[in-house]
Amino acid sequence: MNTKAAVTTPRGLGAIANIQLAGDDAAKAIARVARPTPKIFTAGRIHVCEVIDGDNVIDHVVIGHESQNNFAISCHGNPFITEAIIKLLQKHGAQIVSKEEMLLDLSGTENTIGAEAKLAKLKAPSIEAVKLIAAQSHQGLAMTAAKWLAEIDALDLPQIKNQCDNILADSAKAKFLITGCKAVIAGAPNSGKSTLINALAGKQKAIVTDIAGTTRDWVSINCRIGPVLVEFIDTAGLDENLTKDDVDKASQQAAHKMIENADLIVYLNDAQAPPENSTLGRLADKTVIFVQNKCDLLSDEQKNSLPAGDIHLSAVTGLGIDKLCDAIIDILEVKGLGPQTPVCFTQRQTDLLTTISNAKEVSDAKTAITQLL
Ligand SMILES: Nc1nc2c(ncn2[C@@H]2O[C@H](COP(=O)(O)OP(=O)(O)OP(=O)(O)O)[C@@H](O)[C@H]2O)c(=O)[nH]1
Ligand SMILES: [Mg+2]
Repeated sequence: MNTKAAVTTPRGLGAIANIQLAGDDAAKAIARVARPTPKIFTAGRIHVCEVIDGDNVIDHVVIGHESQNNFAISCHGNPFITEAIIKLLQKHGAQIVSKEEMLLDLSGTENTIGAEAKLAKLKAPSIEAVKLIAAQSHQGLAMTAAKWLAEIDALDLPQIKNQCDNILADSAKAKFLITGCKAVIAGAPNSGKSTLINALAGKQKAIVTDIAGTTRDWVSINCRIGPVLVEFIDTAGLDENLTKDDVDKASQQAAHKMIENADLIVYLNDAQAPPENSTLGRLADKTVIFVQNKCDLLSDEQKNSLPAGDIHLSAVTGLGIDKLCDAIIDILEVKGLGPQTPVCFTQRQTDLLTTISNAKEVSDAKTAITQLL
């Protein structure tokens, strides 16, 4: 294998950073840059030394000899230091590669799903996502596909297709854990959308006034709700009559576009005002949580007459925000996904499962299953 080097920690200041060096000439490169030079290279040992470029000391480091021809250099966490070391390794024959390429190279003979899991885990936004992805390489998806392949001649195609469709349905839910969820806060002007986003953010992100039409451009924040990273987007209040000037028109169009592209709509109604029906038609094919806001202004009798299925909330006092969070987790249906659930977490896997699901012949399904592994 060509000798390659990659910085495997993120760029930025930190106590330490890590550089991975692997390949046929890795030990030779280490011998040229480490002072004192390790007398013998033994996998599993560490070597404390200086990294030198001629007479210049670049850093004091710890070099871990992880396996044959594979070294981890732990240096001090300053991007200028990592850059100097990586350039030095390049001068001594190493090819600089991304950490993703390095990880794939080091994953060796593992199955393709295992290699994909290694990369996906790097970006997973929660520990639940890490566990779900990690399990796919030896249980979940890999195990299911291996079982299909082993029994392919005995299985009938409709049975495999049916399982594929279930996995694709679970994968759509797993996507919320693995990449997060885009939730648009929509509703009529003055219903309290910006007040809600500020309450969720815990600070003022959007301007709040009692003038209808305050928000024109959109504001977004990221919140962790249970295991899901939710991007909440505050939009302009929906009003079919706001077509007077170009800015109003543009803000209405932007709000509708946001709604189209959202995974979830949190639809706010001012509980004191009559329900806003004019825009509801547009939400027909969307996942929507209906919220009655400003409940702090209602009497008990008025509260009792609100639609029972809606979330009763006060964005000003915070009352009901916990119920809204619970409703989000429930509606995304992520709770039932355990590490054993087979799911796709890359487009390649989704495409292959779709191919299997649409296969006309067992042989077509077999080819796609083999590629999956
Ligand atoms: N009492 C009470 N007032 C609220 C609540 N939520 C919002 N308000 C008030 O309602 C008014 C409008 O709030 P905003 O958050 O600006 O409403 P909006 O939906 O963002 O309005 P637009 O940006 O114009 O679409 C402000 O005066 C808020 O203080 C609530 O839960 N209770
Ligand atoms: Mg607003």
